[in-house]
Amino acid sequence: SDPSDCVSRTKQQVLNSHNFSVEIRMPGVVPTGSDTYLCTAFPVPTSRDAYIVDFIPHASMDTVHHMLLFGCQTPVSTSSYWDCGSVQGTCADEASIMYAWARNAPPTKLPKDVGFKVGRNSGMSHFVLQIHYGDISAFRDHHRDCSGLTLRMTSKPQPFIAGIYLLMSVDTVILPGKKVTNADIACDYTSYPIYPFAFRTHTHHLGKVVSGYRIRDGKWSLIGRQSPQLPQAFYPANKEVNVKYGDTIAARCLFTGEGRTSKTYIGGTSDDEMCNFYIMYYMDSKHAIPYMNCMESGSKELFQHIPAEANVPIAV
Ligand code: IYT
Ligand code: CU
Ligand code: CU
Repeated sequence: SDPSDCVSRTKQQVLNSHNFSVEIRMPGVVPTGSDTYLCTAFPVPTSRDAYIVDFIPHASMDTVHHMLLFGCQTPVSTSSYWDCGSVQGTCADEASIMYAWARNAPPTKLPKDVGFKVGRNSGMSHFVLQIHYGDISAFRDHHRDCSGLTLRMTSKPQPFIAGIYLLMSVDTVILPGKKVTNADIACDYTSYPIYPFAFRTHTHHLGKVVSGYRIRDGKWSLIGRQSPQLPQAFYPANKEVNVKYGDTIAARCLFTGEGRTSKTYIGGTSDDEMCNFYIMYYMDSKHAIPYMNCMESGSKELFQHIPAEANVPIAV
């Protein structure tokens, strides 16, 4: 990327009385091996409420495999950057994902009038940027990397607040050699209406397809379905499907144990597995809830009615 990118790491630019932008970038790093995960933290401009209305990625295509932005209260480190692979991690408390960029995937755009609320009353004092450096052969010349993103922000209250609903499995065990294992997750939804507009799937190597649904009056409607082996960005969700009080939200990850010689559990290393379905939604700002999650496994009876597509691997 442009070497001038590295000049100012934290630049806040004021555009007018309401609008400003914040730069979140790596402090000129040189990853020392392929598949290195580096993190860097930034204080959120907290003096007043503010809304992120757009994300502009700056990533060197030849080295950055993916980039995630989290919001949380306590980053695990106070260094200018740190190794945040499976050992240390991103945040000491609960982190929430706000943005994902992945090579060869289109970046997510927030709909008009929608913003992520941060600052004063949001209980989120830091941004943590995580970058996965894949192939590092482009660092043979020892240049420094300042990949990251620009947040376009405004202090103008937005009519709709963006949020994340995370469905995750906590107890899946994949038996070695077994062709198919399903991880099922489902929760009743008992809050104000949400309008999903993007979704992201996450597993490690054994995941074949991850599908998310709304169940209303017994009818299953697809929110999104993707192979977790494709770039793990946020993809557009089925816009017709909103979720309201009384609905059920459900997801299934289809795994294979083929090629493994021992049991695979949920865990943090690449030999472990995860089953995640993230829904990015917007919600009327009057009663906005920015983060929700579901870790229940749902009933066998319920999942008897899951559409057949959830059992069909996506070829990559
Ligand atoms: C055990 C598991 O499934 N971990 C996931 C989901 C997760 C995300 C966040 C759990 C917690 C969080 O605060 I944010 I507690 C997991 O670690 N997923 C990874 C990233 O760390 C976000 C992923 O790429 O989706
Ligand atoms: Cu990656
Ligand atoms: Cu994972």
